[in-house]
Amino acid sequence: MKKYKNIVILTGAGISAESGLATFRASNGLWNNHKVDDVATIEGFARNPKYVHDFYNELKVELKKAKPNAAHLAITKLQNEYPAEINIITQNVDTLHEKAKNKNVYHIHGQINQAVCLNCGHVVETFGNVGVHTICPKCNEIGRMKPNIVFFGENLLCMDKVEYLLRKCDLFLSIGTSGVVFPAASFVQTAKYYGADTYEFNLENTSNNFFFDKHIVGPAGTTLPAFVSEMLKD
Ligand code: BV8
Repeated sequence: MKKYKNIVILTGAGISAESGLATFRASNGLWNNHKVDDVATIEGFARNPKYVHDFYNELKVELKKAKPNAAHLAITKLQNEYPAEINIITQNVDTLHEKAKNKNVYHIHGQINQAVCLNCGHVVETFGNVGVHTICPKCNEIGRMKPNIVFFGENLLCMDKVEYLLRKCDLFLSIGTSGVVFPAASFVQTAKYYGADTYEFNLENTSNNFFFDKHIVGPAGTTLPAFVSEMLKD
């Protein structure tokens, strides 16, 4: 295999599937049995903040218990043993990359264990409940805290860093994402435009098919460890 210097790994819900977490689209547009419009849009939050807080407070309990799987651990091995800069751009709000001791993780859709104050922008790290009466520890406003989750219709986080990484990378791995949510679904095009080799790891070919040089089909918990062994062999 070629030697790479700057690797970008984009992950989606599929990398967490073998940790027992539901993927986003497998369940006909529902997100953990709730309508996407109600719990993953900025309009839904404005309409009924308590309902959205309850949803994410419940999801926190499930995500807090989840354990990283072989795919996350393969990334740790690659970061520890392969001589390159390796950055992870994740669409996932779970903390499985961190639990697997992955480094350089950028949560572009936010994180389940964070809340952000809509008054002053302060971000609180908490797996505890957040609600319409939560006080911001920085500006003391009551009821202005929102789950630090990027809803549909909201801009992504860490995009300056993401743009820089996509232009610089010479290998782009997409793992467990259906490639239907933008702008994350367009990252492979940017990477390809700037000359990266592009691999897709998924159970099936996705709508982004055309932009990938290689498709490695199968569960990431199996395909990624095998791929990492190949990369470390030379
Ligand atoms: C934005 C937070 C600028 C919640 C998420 C009209 C109006 C407004 C916006 C738009 C519009 N039209 C398009 C847009 C843009 C919109 C968008 O893309 N909509 C789509 C639905 C068409 N995007 C946005 O709004 C983004 N912001 O564009 O800002 C802007 C601002 C204002 C107005 C216009 C533009 C914000 C996007 C972020 C939304 N928040 N999540 C939460 O996570 O709880 S998105 C949600 O989808 C999750 O974050 C999830 O991670 C993400 C992507 O899904 P996937 O990770 O790919 O998961 P999925 O289930 O789809 O696929 C899993 C894959 O894994 C499958 O392919 C499966 O085969 C595979 N798999 C399963 N098991 C395994 C596996 N693979 C390997 N191994 C396995 N074992």
